[in-house]
Amino acid sequence: MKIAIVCYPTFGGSGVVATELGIALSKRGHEVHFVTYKQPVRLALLNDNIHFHEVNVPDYALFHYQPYELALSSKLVRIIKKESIDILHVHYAIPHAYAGYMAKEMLKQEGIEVPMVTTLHGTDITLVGSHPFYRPAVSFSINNSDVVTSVSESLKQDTLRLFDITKEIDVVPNFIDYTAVDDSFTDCQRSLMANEDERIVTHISNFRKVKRISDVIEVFYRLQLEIPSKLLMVGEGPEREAAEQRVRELGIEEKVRFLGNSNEVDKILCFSDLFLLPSEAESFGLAALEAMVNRVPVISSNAGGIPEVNVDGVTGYLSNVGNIADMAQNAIRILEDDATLEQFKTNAKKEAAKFDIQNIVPLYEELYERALVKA
Ligand code: GMT
Repeated sequence: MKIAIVCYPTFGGSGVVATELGIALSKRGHEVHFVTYKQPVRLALLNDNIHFHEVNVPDYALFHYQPYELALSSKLVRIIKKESIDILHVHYAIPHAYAGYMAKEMLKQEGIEVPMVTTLHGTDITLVGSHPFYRPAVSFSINNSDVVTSVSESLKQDTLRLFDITKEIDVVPNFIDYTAVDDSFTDCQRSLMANEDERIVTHISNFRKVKRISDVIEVFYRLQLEIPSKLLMVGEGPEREAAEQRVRELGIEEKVRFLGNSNEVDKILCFSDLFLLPSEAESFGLAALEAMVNRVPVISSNAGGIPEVNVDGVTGYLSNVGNIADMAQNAIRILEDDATLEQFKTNAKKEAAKFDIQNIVPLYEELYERALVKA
């Protein structure tokens, strides 16, 4: 099939999932065309089966807000015609599903039918999309997609609760490339980050409010009072400065390293002993799954779809949002002896296998087939 994928090109989970999906589809013989405003961060190589089309929005002084949806839908019309695209797959409803719908309608005028699959990722529904300013347009574009998927059962239920949805929603969970993570990776440079007797705790996110970065710091503070450890903070975002300030106030600067954005999370996770994800909301928690496939147990909140990934008492522990004391206690429970830690690491890796890309990509292919039959 010839598939056009629309996504955000950034470090966020939806962009990562869309990019990894496109790469996997291309390896299975499909021709994939990414359409977005910048080459996606995880898209290193372009080849005969992977193409990238940049959406440009020329600056014009009259516009207070530059019309990205207009540029995207026009670009889609051009690409779909020029490349004879069979399927349009948009990731993140805002504004991609809306622009995709407009492109479909324009093409219809020329007698061209292209089915659209919309994948809902989380914040497009829970944080942003359900705002009254956007809700009618988001409802409309979901209901006018040919196939709609959500990355967890929890997100499906949120979507049905927050919008007037007349469309069936298929749950297709996020995935990881299980076999690509090599447990015997010999270049795992643990000694650069911590002493022999220290545990390494990691957090990776976009440092937005929803991630509750201050809880990460507070949990770690309690943990390091009991167990010698280091905290690695990976990512960039608006909460970073406040977090650094809090680290200084607590006097633990020597134990916390802020590493910024990284394209090599596997290299950091390979020497991590524990992952912290205390988010306020999380439709899935791809970062937790990436930790698990690298044998890293997860201490998280029980928000949204996280319990569909992190199994309480098996791959880590779940606590109510904001319950720092419980999270710290659970972290200590996992890290205090080697045998317990090893058991949780083994469990985390085993559970991650359920989300292997080999099991998930065929589900998308089936949905593409279904969308083509419907159109
Ligand atoms: O986590 C974020 O803030 C980024 C956001 C995104 O849209 O890229 O992530 C959402 O989509 C990911 C991929 O499906 C999910 O794993 C994240 O849980 C979800 N984030 C939230 O729901 C807050």
